[in-house]
Amino acid sequence: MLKPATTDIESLRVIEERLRWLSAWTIHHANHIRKNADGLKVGGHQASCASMTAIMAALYFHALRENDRVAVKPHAGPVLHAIHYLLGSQSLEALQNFRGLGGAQSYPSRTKDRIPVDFSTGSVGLGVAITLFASLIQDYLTAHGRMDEADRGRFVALIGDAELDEGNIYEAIIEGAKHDVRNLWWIVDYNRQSLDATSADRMFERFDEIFRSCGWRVVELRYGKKLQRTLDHNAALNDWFEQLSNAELSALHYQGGAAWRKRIEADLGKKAGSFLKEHDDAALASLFTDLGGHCMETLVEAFDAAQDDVPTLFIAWTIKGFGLPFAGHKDNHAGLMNPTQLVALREAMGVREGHEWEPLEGVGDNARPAVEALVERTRIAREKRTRSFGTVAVPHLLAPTGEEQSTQAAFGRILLDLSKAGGDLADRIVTTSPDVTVSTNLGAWVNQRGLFRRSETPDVFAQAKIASAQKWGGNNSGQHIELGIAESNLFLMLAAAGLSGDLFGTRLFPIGTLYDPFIARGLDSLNYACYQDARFLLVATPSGITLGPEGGAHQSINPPLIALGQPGLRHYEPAYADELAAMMEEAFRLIDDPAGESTYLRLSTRSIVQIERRDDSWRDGALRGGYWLREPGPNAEAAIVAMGAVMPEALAAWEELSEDVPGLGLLAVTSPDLLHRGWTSAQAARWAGERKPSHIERLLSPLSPNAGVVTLADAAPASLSWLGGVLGHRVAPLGVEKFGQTGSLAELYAAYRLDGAAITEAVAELLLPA
Ligand SMILES: Cc1ncc(C[n+]2csc(CCOP(=O)(O)OP(=O)(O)O)c2C)c(N)n1
Ligand SMILES: [Mg+2]
Repeated sequence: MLKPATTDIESLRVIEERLRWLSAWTIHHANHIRKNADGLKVGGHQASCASMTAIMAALYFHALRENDRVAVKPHAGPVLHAIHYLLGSQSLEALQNFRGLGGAQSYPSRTKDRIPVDFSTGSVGLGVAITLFASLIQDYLTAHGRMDEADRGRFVALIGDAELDEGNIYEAIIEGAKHDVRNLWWIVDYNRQSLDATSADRMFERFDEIFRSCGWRVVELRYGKKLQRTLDHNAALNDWFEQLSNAELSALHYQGGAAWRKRIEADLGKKAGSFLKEHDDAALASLFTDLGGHCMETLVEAFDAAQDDVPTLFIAWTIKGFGLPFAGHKDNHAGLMNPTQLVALREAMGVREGHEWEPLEGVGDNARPAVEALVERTRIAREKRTRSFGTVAVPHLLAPTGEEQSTQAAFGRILLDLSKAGGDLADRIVTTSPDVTVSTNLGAWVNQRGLFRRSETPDVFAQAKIASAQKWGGNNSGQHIELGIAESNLFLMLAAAGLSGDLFGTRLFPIGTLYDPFIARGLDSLNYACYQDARFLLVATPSGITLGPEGGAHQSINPPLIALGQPGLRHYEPAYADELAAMMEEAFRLIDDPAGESTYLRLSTRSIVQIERRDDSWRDGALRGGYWLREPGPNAEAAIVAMGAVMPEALAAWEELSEDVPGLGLLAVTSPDLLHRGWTSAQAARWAGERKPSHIERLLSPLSPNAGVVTLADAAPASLSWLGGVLGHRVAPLGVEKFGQTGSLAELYAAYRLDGAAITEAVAELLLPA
């Protein structure tokens, strides 16, 4: 363990003040000084920033080491920008353009900010939990010999106290306990205020218990040195102070010294006589604001004392809006200082008018050399790390043979074949699943590659010679990370593993599996993973009402629509095993491509007769979103458009109708998502002078302008109905619009109108003269 550097506390205090000023000023400038053309609120959180400036000064300028990574609570983004401004890695222009186009982002963003942001934050709770999964990935990489022990870092989350209400945090620490997670510091800015109000009293005791029971060390930083000394010597005052509720404390902090005096006189009377005599109002206010999270000595001491790898929760007591005129006010969350208040703060901080942006403005000549030296030796990366891409060769993946196959079974088979063939890609794949490893067909892969465990865990059933298809021993070379049933954790794990190239310089190929309907359970975490440009393959199976007797509450209806609106995630829905093999190959390639993205495969347990191919001409179309399974005749009057597991119904209907409907085509859609994107981007390109039809425009162009199109999907019909808008064709959309139920496929397809009869009726109606 590295010894913590000795740091001049006085210089840290100076830096804290600089951060408090610069963050407040950046927000003020954006709201009150920069031209606001549309009159919209710009916003920013001066109080949430001031609450954390001491913690962040102590962390960034004292405690952090080179390999440490930090998730900063979203509303303290301006403090992070101020830190990098002091370090020279943030520009004046970006600060002046805070919350403007191309300027410093409202909330720290890995992909959009120019400063190094280790983890984006914004949706509270997620930035906290991802640090835990990143730490697990670090353990995975070191166990696999892909990272030197010496390069290990600590993962730090700076957390708002109300953020601790997010359930995903507890799902994460439960999972972390199972995996013996290490090297975490979670630092709570315990200002006892949320957005709407002051928070529930004494919650830190509850948090304390919950975290301890998950194996964490909890360190409470309640009082600063000065306040602690005073309370230690004055039992009556101590008891009185400890009894104050969160709301009372906040109100007193807001009201200031005279209010403290009045309240103490009322509550303690003579017992506090000499204490009150020794302290004027200003001294009272300053004394009671000396909480742990604002006391530099306390913070430095606490960080220095936590140098082992035990996961540690610091609960640092703070005041929201510390040092600002609305400190402690319950409505201060989005509060902004008015220009008069700002001038008062500027003057109090010794900042000259016109010199507001100078990094060390207001720092006296005596303090300056030490502060400059501290900034200079601060050991955090000043530059954005380059992303590592394009190092892994993706082999050609072959489809499993078999006349009848389901895409889910084929997925398991392709992975197994890849595992047996071995190679760099196979060795870099890490799979994970929230307790549905077997039922999503990852079992064979896990048999081959093993469970990841830092310490050897025997397969007790195998040792006892109890017959089982799953032989799952765990050791530190295993490649499957088991998760409990918490889908949010799955997506945060995929996010962390999918950022391994960025965080650790080593690319992994994460594959996560779950049932399609339960995507919704972790949706915000999935969105969060995509927002950070993490790269992974998500395999969702089974899906739709096609799971038949297993259906009911396990059916999925809207995930294709979710995918249609989700940036950074490509939806593929194959009907056949060879399409799936091509898609998996493409998904792996996209993981390691700077311009790539993540992929979502929607698979099915339905075994269907595979299609005979004459050549490979379908492949390119399938990867671009669709291809004609049965070519339409010139000026065809109708087409069937189908996706995924219901392809046999579409093919049968085509066989039945093609004699009566000359030129009838059958379009196999493999990705409504890609088709839609292609359509809109071709439109946008036309405005930039590039006239190139999109894939879907080209596909539909042989049809007569008056043709009717029947679309068919085991999903919300809106997944495909929009196709009519591309060239103006009439559409009859078939799909699932009501919650499904259990039943045989024939029963369900008839009940939900996904069968041949429904297709025939829809085609007939479209062809009837208007
Ligand atoms: C998931 C989510 N829900 C709601 C919000 C809106 N929101 C932003 S901050 C906040 C309160 C945060 O309070 P706390 O975590 O205590 O932070 P601080 O007091 O330090 O500002 C809320 C509700 C959000 N950003 N994310
Ligand atoms: Mg708070």
